Amino acid sequence: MGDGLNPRRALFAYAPHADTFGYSMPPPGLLRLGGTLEAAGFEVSLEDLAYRLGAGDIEGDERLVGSSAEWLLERGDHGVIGLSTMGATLPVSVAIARLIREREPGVRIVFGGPGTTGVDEALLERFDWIDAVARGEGEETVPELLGRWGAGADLSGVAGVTWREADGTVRREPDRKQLADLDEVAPYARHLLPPLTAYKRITGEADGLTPIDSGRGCAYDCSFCTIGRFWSRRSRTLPVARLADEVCELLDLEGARNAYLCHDLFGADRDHAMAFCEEMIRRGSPFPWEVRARLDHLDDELLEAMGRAGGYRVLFGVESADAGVLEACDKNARADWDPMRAVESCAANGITPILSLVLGLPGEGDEELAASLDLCSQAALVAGVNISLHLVNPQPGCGLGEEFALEARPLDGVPPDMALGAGCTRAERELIEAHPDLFSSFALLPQPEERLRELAAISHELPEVFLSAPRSFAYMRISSGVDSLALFRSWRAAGGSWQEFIEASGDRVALELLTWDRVAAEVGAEIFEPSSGGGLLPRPTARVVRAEHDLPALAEELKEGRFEASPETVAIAVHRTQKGVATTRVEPKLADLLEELPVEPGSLPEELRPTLDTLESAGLIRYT
Ligand code: B12
Ligand code: SF4
Repeated sequence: MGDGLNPRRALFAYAPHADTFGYSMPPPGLLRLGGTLEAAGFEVSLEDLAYRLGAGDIEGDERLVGSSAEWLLERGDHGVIGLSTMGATLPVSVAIARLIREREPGVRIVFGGPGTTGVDEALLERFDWIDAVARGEGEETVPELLGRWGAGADLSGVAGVTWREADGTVRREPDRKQLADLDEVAPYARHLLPPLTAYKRITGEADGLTPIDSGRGCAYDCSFCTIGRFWSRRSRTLPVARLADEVCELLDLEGARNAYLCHDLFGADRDHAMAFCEEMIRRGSPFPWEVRARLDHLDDELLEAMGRAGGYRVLFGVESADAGVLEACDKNARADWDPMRAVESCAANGITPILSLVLGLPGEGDEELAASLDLCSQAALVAGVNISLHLVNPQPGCGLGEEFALEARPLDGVPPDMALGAGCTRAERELIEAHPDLFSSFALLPQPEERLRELAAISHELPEVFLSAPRSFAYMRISSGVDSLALFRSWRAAGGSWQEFIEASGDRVALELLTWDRVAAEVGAEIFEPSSGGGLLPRPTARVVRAEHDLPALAEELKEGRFEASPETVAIAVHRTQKGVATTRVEPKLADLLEELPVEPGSLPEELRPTLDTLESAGLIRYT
């Protein structure tokens, strides 16, 4: 240990990454660790290099590694620097740690976080500037580790730690028993990181998403996912009252608008999930929250309670529509696994479902892929559904990583889903190339290049079409008797945008549906303003679409996989509600009126009043 470097003074830093799905949030794992270490009497500082990068405090180009290391060293004379990693940020963390060691040889360096899953020994064997890896939960391991270093002792026998002895031998101590009761975790040490408002300045006003460490781990072991193994195949939840308190505390946290419950398995403990909903309802459902879940864990009754309790969004890992592919990836889906049931139940309860599918899993050929895309297309017909498509990255620490890490390779022009916006500097690329097995989060499953490029194109282009043109897509598919994959291929072969494709090859019905899709997307992007009442001037809040076919009836038929498209002149009003976009069929005269508005108050015939009042109560106009 170098002069003056006190191992009881520790700095824990979240590694830098550029892509954050458009969010900027303080890392809850570090906030918990900070609280734990303070309570145990350590002098602890926290740093979030992802925040620093977003805020422009450190450089994002080739200087990323150097400026990150410098930033950490300038935070003071810390005896220990810990780096919190994901697979995506493992190379940059290794590179930063090397520079720290070069510039300040006395600093002890420890790694932790999900990025160390399955690679703890290899990290120590190959990079002698890393002193230890704390595996899994940090609350008990980290204070014990710092205590040992503080006392000048080694880490022999510290459960949960992999470390290097003085003679260079790497030792893997037994796993640490996890906290029996998650209520033991410390409150978030928010004072050790920038305020939430500073985070939100990076991504803008609308992003008020704030993470809550609501539960940890998963008992499953899906072949593409590291979560089960990182948390020792066990799922625990924060006790109901504590969880409700932590969500409700956000009411007083400036910048917080919605809570992001981090546990990947909301509903695995159904009684807990139901009791949490009941507790939030009892408190008046004061704060909106969202979760990640398996769709066989959320039944209709639970979804109904979630909707009433402030739950507004749920991410479902659907992975594939094909039972064989699901089985091959060890999803262990229950017999009642039914994505469309979950989607419809969410919609009925005002919850936005995000369906996440993994493309290119073992066992997926054209037929299975088409089935997945058809499922997405059907689901997208239900208002408000979001589709998220990913390519498999065989990360270390999961079944596919074990099987394919040595064969898998990055592919130019196909960014790895598990590591978007990372691995861009020369220092990282050199590490990734030299240690493909350690950094396989950047690689793709070994498959023909053409196939991988097509999957990448599907994952980038189709979610947007499902979101903004769900009806025209479904109509084109069903009316031409092809599946979604074949339709995608025809569109790609034709080139151009989806709109250009429909204009060139769609019939009259397809064009009308496209207009409806387009107007709905535009209305959806508008900010919802509830009628304030009281004003004099009636203004339309709805946009009118006129068609020669009964579009609402057709949309219902498409949901059932058929269409009749009976010719009939209809007018529909597309408008925004608190829960999303709604479409109302309107009489031609009312459509004319909506299109004529606003009229001056003086010129408003009195006999129109009742009609306008009806339109107002339907949410189609607003008095201002
Ligand atoms: C919140 C979250 C985010 C937030 C980040 C918010 C933030 N600032 O933390 C957002 C939405 C921005 C995000 C982004 C991404 N994420 Co994310 N995210 C999560 C999520 C849901 C929760 C993380 C969390 O806080 N957990 C709770 C805390 C308590 O656990 P923890 O962080 O692991 O911390 C504990 C221990 O790990 C340990 N510990 C943590 N750090 C350290 C450091 C040291 C030194 C030590 C000793 C110990 C230690 O102690 C803590 C307390 O016990 C996890 C899934 C999950 N449930 O964990 C995925 C997860 C971490 N994300 C993941 C991924 C892949 C990403 C992305 C790469 C996705 C992408 N396509 O871009 C991006 C990252 C961008 C990038 N380019 O790197 C993966 C990582 C997989 C892996 N093996 O690396 C996970 C596990 C989800 C998954 N699908 O498997 N993510
Ligand atoms: S994908 Fe979901 S269910 Fe499967 S191991 Fe990961 S967290 Fe668990």
